[in-house]
Amino acid sequence: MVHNQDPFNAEPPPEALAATEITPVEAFYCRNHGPIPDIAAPEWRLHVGGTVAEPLSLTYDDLTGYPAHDVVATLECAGNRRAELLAVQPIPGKEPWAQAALSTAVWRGARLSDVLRDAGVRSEGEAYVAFVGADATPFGPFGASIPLGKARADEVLLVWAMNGASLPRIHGGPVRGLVPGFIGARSVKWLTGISVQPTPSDNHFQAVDYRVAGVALSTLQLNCAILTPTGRVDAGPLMITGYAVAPDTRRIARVEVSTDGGHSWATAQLESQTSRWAWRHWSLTVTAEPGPLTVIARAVDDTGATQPESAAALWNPDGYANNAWARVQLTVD
Ligand SMILES: Nc1nc2c(c(=O)[nH]1)N[C@H]1C(S)=C(S)[C@@H](COP(=O)(O)O)O[C@H]1N2
Ligand SMILES: [Mo]
Repeated sequence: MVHNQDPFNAEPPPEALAATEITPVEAFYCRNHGPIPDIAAPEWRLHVGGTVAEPLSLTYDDLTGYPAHDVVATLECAGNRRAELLAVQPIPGKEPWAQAALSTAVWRGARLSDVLRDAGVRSEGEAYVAFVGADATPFGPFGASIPLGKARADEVLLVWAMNGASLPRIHGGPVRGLVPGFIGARSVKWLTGISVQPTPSDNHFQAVDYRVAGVALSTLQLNCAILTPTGRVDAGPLMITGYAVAPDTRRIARVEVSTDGGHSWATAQLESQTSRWAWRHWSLTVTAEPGPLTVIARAVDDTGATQPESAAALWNPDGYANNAWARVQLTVD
């Protein structure tokens, strides 16, 4: 489903996300704020500066010479499920993402912490690592920042390969950042600059955009969606499938499904998880009676927190962070 050709913004059909734990590159959602840069790997440079003892300028060969680590991680846009918010009240000029502005890949790259160690990070106390990309958006280059503590975590990578092949240009090739557990906007594509600094990035996409009530979004929301089925189904046993995602430091404990408007809930079966940073696919078989059928789902995390009931209470002018109960209307023949 292409929301925008230029810049290119598209999400896969829900069945494509339901089919596999690792999303094929052809189906992986694409979220861009400007034209796609074309940087040949030999020309690419990464500058690492700020409050470091040893500023670095790394070539592609330098970076890929670091120990390689694979992380299976789900990337989710903060605008995922905006369509349900703009049904409450219009949100002009923003992509009407349904529930597939997220995907999961095997990412290979160097640990950001290894590069920061070689740069001799000096900062103590409150510090941030800011990223900048090579794309020219209407607001200048895309950038973001994360706390130094997260930047030093094992799962945060400087990625050069996706699902076993070179990182495609559209997903940030030759090199992108990967910050599992945080909103997709912090995983900066076409990465060319890293700066260690005492304050968050002043880049538009950190300082102005990707905020709710003035607060910068950082970790993901506890969320879930129903992926299959959609539309018309046959009466009898009906398998319902979907995904659930947990914020940075939390895990999915269970997913609950209701077919009676939220009066009673059944616990879905969670698929085994390939990685601590990946979504949980889930499924539940119910008995469908002829007529209209509304299915509702909600996830519970390992702190006992669950999702809010309605999107109306979550509406915000930029349409971010919708994690209301998932709902799908079916017609049973
Ligand atoms: N340089 C740059 N990095 C970026 C973006 C961008 O427009 N430019 N979009 C961000 C957003 S909002 C998301 S959700 C993810 C999307 O990554 P993908 O297109 O590989 O799915 O990249 C992030 N990194
Ligand atoms: Mo995003």
